[in-house]
Amino acid sequence: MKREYSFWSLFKQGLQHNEGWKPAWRSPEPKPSYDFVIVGAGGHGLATAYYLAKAHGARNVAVIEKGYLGGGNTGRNTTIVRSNYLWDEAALLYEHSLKLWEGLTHDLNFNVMFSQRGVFNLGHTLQDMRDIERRVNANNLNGIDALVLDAQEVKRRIPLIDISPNKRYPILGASFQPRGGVARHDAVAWGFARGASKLGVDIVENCEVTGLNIGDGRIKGLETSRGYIGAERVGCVAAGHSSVLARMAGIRMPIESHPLQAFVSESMKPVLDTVVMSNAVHGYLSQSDKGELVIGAGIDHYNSYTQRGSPHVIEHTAAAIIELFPMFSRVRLNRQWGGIVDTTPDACPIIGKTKIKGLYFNCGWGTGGFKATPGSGNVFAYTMANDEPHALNRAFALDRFYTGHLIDEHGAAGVAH
Ligand code: FAD
Ligand code: PYC
Repeated sequence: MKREYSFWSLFKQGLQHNEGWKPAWRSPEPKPSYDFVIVGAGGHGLATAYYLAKAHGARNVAVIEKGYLGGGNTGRNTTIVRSNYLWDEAALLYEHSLKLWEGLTHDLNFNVMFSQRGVFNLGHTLQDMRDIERRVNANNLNGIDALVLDAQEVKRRIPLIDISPNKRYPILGASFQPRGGVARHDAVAWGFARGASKLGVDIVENCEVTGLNIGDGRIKGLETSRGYIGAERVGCVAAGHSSVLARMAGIRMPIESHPLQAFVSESMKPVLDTVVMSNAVHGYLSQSDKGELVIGAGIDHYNSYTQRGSPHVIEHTAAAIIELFPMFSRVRLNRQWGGIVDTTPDACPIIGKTKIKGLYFNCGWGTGGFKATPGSGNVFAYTMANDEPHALNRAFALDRFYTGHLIDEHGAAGVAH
């Protein structure tokens, strides 16, 4: 792997008060037209552009972002990565992504800090444990690593957790995916941006798409806050704003946009070396490399496009975490934020073509798309380059809401919604 900076150049940089850094990606003015335009510079949009250029040789590609790169859900999520979904279609898509995560730092030559520290999904009732057994068996049949653990084994692996039986939701056991873990969210966006930019992709920030120009049943270009941009093919990867973009094309997306909140604590010495999720008490947490507890909630149940949420959800989540880890009741919280997640009726994404030629959507990842970032970009780039679905996203077309071939992953989603 070629190093970007030697030890001495880093040292010299320090002596120059860090004023000599080169930007990691170019910031060009938009061209009058492109072969491919991706709307949304979150992880999924940037990964799509990267794989379009790298795997399909596309050289006239732009990513258009209304704010700053990575400022949507990509930079706001709790970074949990796993592939332990129930149904074959979803499990194979998320496992494709997990395999890409395993080589991503090397592929991008950018440290995305992927840490395979394992993910626990706790079971609190007999029904939870039956569901866990079923999902672990299904995962194993698909070659995905997953184990069922009883409460004693959970306690042995997570010493601070409270497994006493006299609780509102006693812990009866868990599923455990050893290859699951966390990654650094910003680094994923920056790494894909740098990789794409080097391959000639124009990344245009502070440029909002305000309209889609459609004629004769095909996409022709986009109206933006920085002028008109012509385009042969357009991929919308706008998460919580996907239905807004779809409406510009006269398409009604089966998506609801909800706030999803997270917060971090003060920094502490290492106390938790894995990831713990509980759907029943509504909380999930890990400890960052800075020592903060990174904690996430269930969705706020009203619809919204504001990147915030209600205090009672945070209060509920803090109570849930303290129920699992009574010792954390003395930890102070530092910061809280929200993102806007795009939930679908079956808790699965929508990836593919639309009735408008040259217009594609990749959305509906809801509360769980960070883990899919490389895989999603990879299969969506294939779909856009070939104008036909990749085998792994064929089942996730929009028409499943007409045919009824839904893929219900509410159980594996891990976040109540
Ligand atoms: P985004 O990163 O949101 O990017 C979409 C971009 O489109 C945005 O930058 C936006 O500004 C831009 N855009 C929108 N409209 C326009 C327009 N008109 N013109 C131009 N640009 C536009 N997933 C996991 O797998 N694990 C987790 O632990 C996890 N935790 C989460 C915790 C929270 C609090 C939240 C909010 C989400 C969490 N998720 C998690 C979900 C995950 O973050 C998302 O599914 C994923 O990041 C979506 O990525 P994206 O690139 O599609 O969207
Ligand atoms: O999908 O694993 C997940 C997840 C964890 C936290 C939010 N989403």
